[in-house]
Order: sequence, then structure tokens, then C-alpha cells
Amino acid sequence: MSKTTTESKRNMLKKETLEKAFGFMCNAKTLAEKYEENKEITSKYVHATSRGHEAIQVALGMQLQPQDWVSPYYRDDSILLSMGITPYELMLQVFAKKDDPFSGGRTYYAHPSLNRDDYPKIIHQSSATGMQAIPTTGIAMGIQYKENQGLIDKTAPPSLVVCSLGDASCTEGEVSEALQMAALKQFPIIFLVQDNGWDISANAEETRAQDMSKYAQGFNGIELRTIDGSDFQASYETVQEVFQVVRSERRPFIIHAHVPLLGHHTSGVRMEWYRDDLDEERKKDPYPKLIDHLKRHGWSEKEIKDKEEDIRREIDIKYDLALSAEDPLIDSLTDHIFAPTPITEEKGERSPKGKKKTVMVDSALFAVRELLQKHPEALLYGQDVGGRLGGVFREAATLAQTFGDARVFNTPIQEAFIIGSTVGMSAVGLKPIVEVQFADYIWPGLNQLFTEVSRSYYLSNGKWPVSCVIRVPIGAYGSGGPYHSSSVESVLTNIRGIKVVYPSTGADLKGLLKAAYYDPNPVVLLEHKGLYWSKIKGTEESMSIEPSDDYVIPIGKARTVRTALSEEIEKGNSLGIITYGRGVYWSLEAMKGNEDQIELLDLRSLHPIDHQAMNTLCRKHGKVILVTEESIECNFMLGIAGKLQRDNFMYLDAPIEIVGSVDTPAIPLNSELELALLPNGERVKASIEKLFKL
Ligand SMILES: Cc1ncc(C[n+]2csc(CCOP(=O)(O)OP(=O)(O)O)c2C)c(N)n1
Ligand SMILES: [Mg+2]
Repeated sequence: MSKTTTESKRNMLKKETLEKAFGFMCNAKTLAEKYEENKEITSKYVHATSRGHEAIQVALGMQLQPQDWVSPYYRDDSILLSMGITPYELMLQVFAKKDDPFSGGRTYYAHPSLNRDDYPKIIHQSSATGMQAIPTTGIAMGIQYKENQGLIDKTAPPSLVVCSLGDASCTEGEVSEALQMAALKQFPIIFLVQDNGWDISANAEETRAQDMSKYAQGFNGIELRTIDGSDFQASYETVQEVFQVVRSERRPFIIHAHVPLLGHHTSGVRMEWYRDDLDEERKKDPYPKLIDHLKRHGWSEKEIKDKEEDIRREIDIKYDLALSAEDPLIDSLTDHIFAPTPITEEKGERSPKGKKKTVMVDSALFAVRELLQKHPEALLYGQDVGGRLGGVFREAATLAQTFGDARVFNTPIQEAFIIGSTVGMSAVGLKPIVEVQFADYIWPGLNQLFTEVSRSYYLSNGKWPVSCVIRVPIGAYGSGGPYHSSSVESVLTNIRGIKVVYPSTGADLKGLLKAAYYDPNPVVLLEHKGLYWSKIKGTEESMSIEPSDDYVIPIGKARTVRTALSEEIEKGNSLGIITYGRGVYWSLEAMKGNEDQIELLDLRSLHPIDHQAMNTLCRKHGKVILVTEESIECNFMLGIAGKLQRDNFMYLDAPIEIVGSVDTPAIPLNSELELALLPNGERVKASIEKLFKL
């Protein structure tokens, strides 16, 4: 294109658009300067600014609409300003104040979350680079699902999703999971990659084999635009064109925008320590470029100066106000750990008359079937759960045939996506039930569970609870070997912000799965694969009469499996066993011959856990055994034992016993070794005898 045509095209951008953009850019730049001038005060809490990246960010923010979703990253304060967040609100964030609109002082500057009418929506944004790609792609997946299922008002304007990323964050493996899914399923999402060539102090040459324009070519079906993101007009027009296509054609794009990084990496990592390219980079500053553009539209030097001074004055005033604004109340520290659940008591029929017993795996299947029947917003996805197999344990058999491939489907081998996408799905009002094929393979998804899923509600100050059910077959059985047998509950119960349940019977599985579904929080449902079909001798009791459709069990309530006779308790001849999962069956076996003297408590929920029932047991019997499938040396029951001993010291007649597996890094394949490693009835029995002798 000749220079004159470019020039005349340039003039076509409306004057008001440029003026508005200038206001946003000037605000962003002035904020960055103000923070820098007051760095002793403002860098109490770490922050980054968009200095250098403003043009593409403002071009994008200005064109977002209230029905849209955006995930800005920590350098995106210009996106926030241009979508309507005020400088004052941002300054409340920089000082972590109570009225910080995103988190009430809980999270860093420009780590937004927003659920306001008339604004684009923002799910909780973590600080982990690239990790927003999966939750945000989950939003687009949810929108597509709702559109295809007729769950969206057809007359409403079409929404789109933007995921903003730094160039270096795109080397994170999880970003490729998100791109893969967006390409495969053609989601209405735009990945904006702001390429400043820096990854803190590491540069592009050191950290990537290709930039996003080449990398994107590996994801068939994502269209790419590479632009100069410091040129406001080019940025605005590209965003405009891409938004139009995505709104009408519902398919994914990448906008790869080259930008200079002109500020510090963050307030704590300063450019003068390592940047050697600043003279060159400053030539690309989007701010003077926009001023030149304004001048071509007739703005005078004086008008520009006046506007800058107005903005500066306003920011000075608001800075002082923000600095002296209220801090969060200390009492609010424990607000929004879990959203209140409607399931607070056991309801429905646990053992309806005239029904036969079913195996545990079927109880789960029936529960999911009922949920899918009743709720169009419910869907099930994971590896191999789709029509061809219906789950490697057949735990989803027939569901895809009954409800269709849109509601029950296979995902690629992407545990991070399976878990992390629930954040976005839940934000758009869906209720994902997802499955990780084996507990041993939860590790690739653990980052999403910890970084995104578990903290969303707390760090968004109550705006974005994540409602999802994560089903995880678990436990050792029949020589599953080192990668199909592990127990992971101690790791999971250490992640605060998620609930963890571990039923040992079909009735409990059904009631808890339903409760998990109606819970507004993330719930991990551990399902022992050795109990699924009650094939192991002594586990027949895991089969149950299928409870009624409306049967629910509140999460956090233990179940008394066996009680001791009161005369034995009165004589001081009794003890209590606390366990869960397969531990229930080892304990039942061990109790044989002492049934009158032993009370058996099945925790069913590991977090929240039924402290009351455990304390009552300690006080009633004075002797307690904890039984777990995990390693004896490292399990969450050790903490429980400590707590029970602390709280019930005066009532206990003996130290609390713990029975668990032999402590090894993995469960060996050989069946004899597996047996030697696992607890069993005899070992529980030995502890019973030991306690009775005391
Ligand atoms: C998972 C994770 N690893 C490391 C970090 C530390 N870290 C913060 S910013 C950053 C560089 C990110 O570079 P880029 O994505 O290009 O964004 P830029 O800061 O250049 O805008 C790193 C490594 C982090 N926040 N998260
Ligand atoms: Mg970078």
C-alpha cells in the first residue's frame, strides 16, 4: 500500500475514537509515572503496568461489549481502563484496599475479576503465566455448548471471549492444551499475544524456537493476524475485523501483536538492571505515535498538553484518596472460602423398597444419568467417557447414546484442560461433571486445580465460585501397578477451596455425587475402583439398593457403619475406628469376633471433615484407630490424629493408632508385593488387639 493510501485510510478512523483512545492511554501512562514517582509507597505490593503495550490493549478494551468475556493478564491495565474501570479503582488495587473492586485487597494489581452488569465479564485471574488460557477457553467452550443446546437467547448479541497472554507465557505447556481445544472445536475465542520479546530478563532468542506467528501454524483452524501493536490504528482495525468475524462465524483467532516493553517488568524487577534495548524500543512508543495521529486530526500541542494536565490532576487527587482508603477488615479474612450449598441435610430415600442391590459403579452411572436428564446445563467429559466406550470402567456406559455427543464426550489426553476448563464452564452457568481417568493422572491437572479452580471464589472476593464435579477413580486393586493404583487424598485435602469426598458404598456415591453437583463449589469425588464391582472378597457391602432420584447426602457428614453395644462401652471395653474408602472393608474384616465392642465410622467426606463425629467417637470409646490406604508415614490422617489427640486428650486411654500402607514411592506391580504393601484386615486386627490389651 502506498504511503498516501495508508495516510488517507488512517484518517478514516473516527476522531472521537482517537480522542477516547488518547484519554485511556494517557491515563495508563500517567498512572505508571505516578506509581514510579512514588515507588517507595506503591511498590509495597508488587505491580506491573502496560507501559509500551497501551495501543493494542486500548484498541481491544474499547471494542469489548458487555456480553463479552476477557481474561487480561497482569500487564493489561490499559485493557481494564478502556473497558470502563476507573484509575481510582485501579489505585485501590495497587494499595490492596478494601474497595478494590476485584478482590477486596486479596490479590495483586491488575489481576482482575469482574461480574458487573454492563461490563464485559472477567473470571478470576491468577498470577501464574499462561494458566488463564485453559479456564478462559473453558468459557468459550461453555458459550458454544449453550448456543448449540439452545440455552442462549437467540436474539441476544453474540458474545466472544478474549484471552490475553504475554509472549513468553505461550511457551507454557498448558497454553498448547487450550489452543488445541480451541482449534479442534472451533470456539469463539481470540488469543491476544502481546509480544515484547521479554520473559523477565530472558529474551526471545533464549526461550523460544519460534514466535507465535509460527507456533500458531501448528494449530489447524486458528486464524492468525500479526500486527504492530504499538500502532493504534492498525490495532483497532485488526481487533474490529477479528471481532466481527468471531461474532458471526464463531471460530478462533490469534492476534499476535508486537509491542515494546517500556516500563519495568514489575515494580520489583527493574529495567535498569538488565535491559540493553531500551533506546531502540523507545522509538516504538505507542504514545507519541497516537499524538502524531491526533495532530493529523487537527489537535494542537496545547490541547494535548491541557488534556494531559487534566488527567494528571485527576490522578493526583484520586491517588491521595486511594492511599487513605480503608484497608480490608481483618474479620473478612475468612469470608468466601466456600459458597453456601443448598444441600445441608440427608434427604430422599436411601433404600427404596422393592429394588435390588446394584454395584457401586452403576450407582454413579444412574446418578449422572438422572442429572443429565434433569438439567440441560449438566454435561460429562473426560478421556474415553464418550459413546464408543463409556469410560474405562464403563462408569459412563450408554450416556453418550442417550444424551448425545455434545453432552457426553471424549477429550484429548489433557488433564489440565479437563480440570481447568470447569472454571469457565461454571462461570457461564453450566455444571460440568468431568473425569480424570485414574488418580495417578491427576498430577498434570493439579496445577489447574490449585492455581485456578480452588482459589477462584476466595480471590474474586466471592464473585466466581467454581461449581464442578471432578470424578477420579482411585485406589489399589488387582495389580494395577505403580500408575493405576495410587492414593492421592492427602495432596487433595491440602488444597484448600475444594471439597473432597470418598464414598465407600453405592448409596453414598449416589447421594454424594448429587450433593456435589448441587454444590456451588468444586468437589473432587474419589471413587475406589476396587469397590466399583464389589469383586474383592469382603467388599460386598459396597453394593447397595439404589437410592431414590432425590437422595442427597450433605458433604462433610460421616456415616456410622457399625455401633458397639452400650454395655461394652460402659464397661470401657470398646473402641472406635475411623476410616474411609476401602478402609471400611479392612476394618469390617478385622472387627469379626469383636463386633459388639467396636464402632466403625466411615468419613465419606475428607474435606470438609466431620470433626464432631470423630470427637464424639474419641470421647465415647477412649481408644481410636485410624485406617487409611495411604502410606503410613505420610497421610492426612496423621494430622487428624494430632488434632483428635489435642482436642480429646482428657478422654483418651491410649495414643491413636494409625494403620496404613508400607511407605514406598510407588505401588509395585507384582501382586504379592501389592498385597504386602496394602493394609489388610489382619493389620487392623493387630491394632485392635493392641488397644484392647492396654
Ligand atoms: C507459572 C509461572 N512461572 C513463573 C512466573 C514468574 N514470572 C512472572 S512474569 C514472567 C515473565 C512472563 O513474560 P511474558 O508472558 O512475555 O509477559 P511480559 O511480562 O513480558 O508482559 C515470569 C517468568 C509466573 N508468574 N508464573
Ligand atoms: Mg514478554
